[in-house]
Amino acid sequence: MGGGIPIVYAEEVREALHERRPVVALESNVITHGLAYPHNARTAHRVEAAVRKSGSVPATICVEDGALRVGMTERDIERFASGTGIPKVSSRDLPVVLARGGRGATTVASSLVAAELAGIPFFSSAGLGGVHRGAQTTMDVSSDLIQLTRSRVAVVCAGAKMILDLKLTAEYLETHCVPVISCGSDDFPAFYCSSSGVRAPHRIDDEDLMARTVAAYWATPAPGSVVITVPPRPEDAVDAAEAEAAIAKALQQAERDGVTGQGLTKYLMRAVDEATGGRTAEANMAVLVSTAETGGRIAAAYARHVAAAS
Ligand code: PSU
Ligand code: MN
Repeated sequence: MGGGIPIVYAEEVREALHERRPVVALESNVITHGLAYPHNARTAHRVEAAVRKSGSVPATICVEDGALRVGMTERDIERFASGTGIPKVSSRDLPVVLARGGRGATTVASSLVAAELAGIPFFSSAGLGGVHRGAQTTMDVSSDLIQLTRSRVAVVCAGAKMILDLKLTAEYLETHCVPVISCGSDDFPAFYCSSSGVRAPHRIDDEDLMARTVAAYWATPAPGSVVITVPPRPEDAVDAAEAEAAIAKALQQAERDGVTGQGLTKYLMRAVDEATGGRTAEANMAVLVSTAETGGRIAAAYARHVAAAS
């Protein structure tokens, strides 16, 4: 499978796909650029364990030796977590990194491309890229959003990251006809904060109904993803006012340091972690794990639905 792109499957992923058992794809950019070592490795293992606990098989994705790796071993995750200079690979970087043969850490966008090629219908990460604040002038809109209009892979996340303009991100997804359904809250969450303040157009708490909704969307000719948002657990959430104050400072710092483009997201995440004394890094790790567990449960419900319908 994969239309000419070499795909190296982890054994447990290959078996699960063969037996039509649920698999949840996971990104590796959040390991190499999202969190600092060794928290990134520990979190990646906890995320994978959370997917397993919910009855699905985790498939962390990366690029190496000219192939898409679908399912990383503990050693692979350790190598990527402790490695330096591993480039962040979004969809448009994929062909270059594949052709060159080096290593690459996949973002939400490129993980969706890989998941679809690998036949994996579900993906989970905590924070999507989105419309950056000031995008009216910078035009900085994450390629994650465009990829959501192309890849038929359901995405279970905790919304888009707080550092973004969440109202414009919600507007953008509506404009591009991407179904966005919230689970467990009337509002879209904001990554490690419980609410973005943006009301969700649809709320579905029942996992089987959510699975049927995903199947219904993909029964239409429409391309693209279904975005399912789930808030952080209350005990893990960061107070929105505290996060907002740290983000405002980080944005000013980025402005002063002239940070824009690909490096902005990581710069802002690090600055906010510092401003909150690591509080947001803790919450980032926790929401990655809780989101993955919900992702695993919905993927399992979807696999049951597909099995019953076939
Ligand atoms: N979620 C996190 N931390 C991250 C990211 C997501 O908790 O670092 C990454 C994802 O890989 C996402 C990327 O695809 O940020 C978006 O980057 P940009 O805004 O440059 O497209
Ligand atoms: Mn960008």
